[in-house]
Amino acid sequence: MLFNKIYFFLLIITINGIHLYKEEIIRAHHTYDKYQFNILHHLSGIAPYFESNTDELNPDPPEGCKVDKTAYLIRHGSVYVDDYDYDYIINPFLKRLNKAVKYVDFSKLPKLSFLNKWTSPITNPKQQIERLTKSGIFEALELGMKLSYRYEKLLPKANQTSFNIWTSSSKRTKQSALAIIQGLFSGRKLNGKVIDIPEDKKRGANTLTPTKSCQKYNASKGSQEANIWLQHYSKSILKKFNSKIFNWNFIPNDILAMQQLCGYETVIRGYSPFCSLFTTEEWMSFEYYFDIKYYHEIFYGNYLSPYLGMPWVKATTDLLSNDILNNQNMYLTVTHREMLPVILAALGLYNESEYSNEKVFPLDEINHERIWRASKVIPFLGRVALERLNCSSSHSNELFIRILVNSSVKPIPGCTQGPGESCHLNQFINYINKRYHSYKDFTEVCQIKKTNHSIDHLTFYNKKH
Ligand SMILES: *[C@@H]1O[C@H](CO)[C@@H](O)[C@H](O)[C@H]1NC(C)=O
Ligand SMILES: *[C@@H]1O[C@H](CO)[C@@H](O)[C@H](O)[C@H]1NC(C)=O
Ligand SMILES: *[C@@H]1O[C@H](CO)[C@@H](O)[C@H](O)[C@H]1NC(C)=O
Ligand SMILES: *[C@@H]1O[C@H](CO)[C@@H](O)[C@H](O)[C@H]1NC(C)=O
Ligand SMILES: *[C@@H]1O[C@H](CO)[C@@H](O)[C@H](O)[C@H]1NC(C)=O
Ligand SMILES: CC(=O)N[C@H]1CO[C@H](CO)[C@@H](O)[C@@H]1O
Repeated sequence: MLFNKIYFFLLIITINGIHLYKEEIIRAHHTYDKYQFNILHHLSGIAPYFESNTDELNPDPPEGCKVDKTAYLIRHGSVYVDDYDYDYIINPFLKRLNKAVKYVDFSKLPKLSFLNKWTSPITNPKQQIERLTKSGIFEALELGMKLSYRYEKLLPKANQTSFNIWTSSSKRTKQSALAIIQGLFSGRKLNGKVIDIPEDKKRGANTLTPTKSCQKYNASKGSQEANIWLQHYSKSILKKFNSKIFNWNFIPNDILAMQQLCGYETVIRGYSPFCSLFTTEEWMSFEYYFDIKYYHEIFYGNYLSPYLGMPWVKATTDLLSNDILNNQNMYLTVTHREMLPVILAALGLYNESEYSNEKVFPLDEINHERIWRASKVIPFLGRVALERLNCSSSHSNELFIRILVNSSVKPIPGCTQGPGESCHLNQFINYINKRYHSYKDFTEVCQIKKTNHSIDHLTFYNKKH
């Protein structure tokens, strides 16, 4: 009997003993429950649109303020694949892979085993390269719908017929513009018009594709630096992969191709086995690759950038400060990724040199402190918006400007005295005029022969259509 009691007692101790420690304490490897890494937030220009809860300034209009005018510059929605990425990185990998699957056993490294059965999501390159995917159209529709809620008061009145939305003239930007306008007027009569701005080499500054009309712009800029980084970060991955797989040799560009395919396959099929192939630091290295590339090509690393963005910034500032120029209160404009960084440079945002003299993009390690992360600015449907706020205080109504980078407030350096860190309209105009003074010579730095005055400025918003 006594023996039984002791036994019972011991049993209870044993069972309770498990609860003496909280689970988290025992399992030290799992101490930080909240850590989450979303690969899709680090895919640079191949990221589907996302909005992170940034815990920062509130994007809603500040108390007592109403948005009474707004101008958006929007990148087109998700495409199947970019032509350069396909021709130079992905397709060479696919071609070799197609041959190799007959004699290479990728299951020697279990996480690569899917390669033996995997087929490309790009099934018809001729029809798909540079075209919107289903999710690209859906997201653009959704954006239009969201804008119609946010700016209900700025939509045209039922009897107003001339509501325009502007787009550069390629298929994917036009398709996006059409989908946005459908979302904007969902359920109502479609009374908007899509205005095509030709992606013409001869338009000078009067364009949505200044990288095409500026003869000094060189799309290869930054490739050399980015490639040095690729050679560096892919080394350890190649070692890991190549030591297990025989009759096949992964090269640095294969790593780039597979990481890009994670993005493209996701926007086409909704998922991709490539996304689980790499570690967090390998994804951050991939993200860094494009940050290097774009920094040197279309951001502060290129002296041309603020010149390329200035015509849009100037024209938009005029629209927001002068009510007579156009009878719209909402200006939506759709174009390509390059336009977003160049207008940020023209606006003077994200300029790391203002804060540090350090080299911003070392090529032998990731600069985790950097401000510029392309993933945050140029995902598909990424956008920059200027909002004009009419704020009433007890004795006056005043106008302010606020900038949103996709859905987050981006204060203007040195001009944050207004509500919600906004900038007084007059101060904003002064700020832009100063920058305009420094970066207005588009035709000169681009070495374009001036045929007439109309190629010096962006004027298409003011035209009657
Ligand atoms: C258009 O409709 C608004 C009310 O929705 C009205 O105030 C305005 O006078 C109308 N304009 C014309 C030209 O009919
Ligand atoms: C473009 O830039 C690349 C890389 O910096 C350079 O090799 C090439 O010569 C440049 N092309 C032109 C036309 O300047
Ligand atoms: C970026 O900041 C540096 C340092 O303040 C400045 O010299 C440079 O002109 C700025 N670049 C642009 C495009 O505003
Ligand atoms: C701001 O809006 C009020 C009405 O809501 C209007 O009376 C006022 O003129 C506007 N202020 C400016 C500066 O446009
Ligand atoms: C100005 O030059 C552009 C581009 O060459 C041309 O399309 C346009 O017709 C010219 N305008 C005038 C008024 O000559
Ligand atoms: C989808 C997207 O790009 N979201 C980003 C918008 O911009 C803010 C600020 O730059 C980022 O924090 C978001 O991740």
